[in-house]
Amino acid sequence: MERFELAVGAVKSAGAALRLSHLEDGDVQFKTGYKDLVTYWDRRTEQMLRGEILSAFPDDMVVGEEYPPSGGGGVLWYIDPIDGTTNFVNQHRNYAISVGCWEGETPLFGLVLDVEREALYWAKPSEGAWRNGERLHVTRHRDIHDMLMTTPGVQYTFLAQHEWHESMRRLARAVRGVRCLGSVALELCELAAGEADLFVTLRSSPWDHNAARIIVTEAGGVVYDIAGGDLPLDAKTTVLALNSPEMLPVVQEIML
Ligand code: 2AM
Ligand code: CA
Repeated sequence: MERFELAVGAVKSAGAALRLSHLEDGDVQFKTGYKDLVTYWDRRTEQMLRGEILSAFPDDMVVGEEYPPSGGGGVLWYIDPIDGTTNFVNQHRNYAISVGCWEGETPLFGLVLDVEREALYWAKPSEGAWRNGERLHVTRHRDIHDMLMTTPGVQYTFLAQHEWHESMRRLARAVRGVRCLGSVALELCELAAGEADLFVTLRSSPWDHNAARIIVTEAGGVVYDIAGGDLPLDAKTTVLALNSPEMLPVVQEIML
């Protein structure tokens, strides 16, 4: 079986288990505090995905959120068993399983499952971006006043003090509206689907965005770090995703 087919099967069966899941007492733990959660289901899902990937491709390397990297040094997988854990715990919706596969700097495919909607987003280079059977395209908006911005967290993006604080406030005033879903992967997929035009987060990990960035790119969008530089593959980073490279100077003029 090819890696893509294996990933689709593993993600769908993990999604089916999460849809049926119920949180029991003791299933939710704090990592760094009450806003940073991990559950029994994050760990169990990541173990299941790692097991399936590495038993079929033992020389591949898996980098995920909940466990140290494992495997060999070959094709690199970035997996987030639950992106949007707070949504999983508090809403039981608006969370995703995210699996991105890379050979060096070359993307092989990205998969993001919106678990409760059973919407499978996927992309492969030059095969386009898809949601189930529907081809995805970013919007054609070029006027900042027409644009909808998404960011995963109000508290961190707008309330915390950081070097981009005033830039975020100016950007929020310039766009038509700001939406916060609480999942980096799903917000990037919304942009790919033409349901938002501009995405910003001030903190994202490789497993949060490395699957969905392939989907955005294949849908015609672009991804940068917040300063408009190359988005790194293997480091925590800020992320700025846009419906077009033409919008970068417009956004930068507002932010800088
Ligand atoms: P997670 O659910 O996998 O933790 C919402 O805050 C979004 O930002 C989610 O996609 C969340 O991923 C991600 N995120 C990345 N870094 C985070 C951090 N340090 N604290 C909370 N959320 C973080
Ligand atoms: Ca996670």
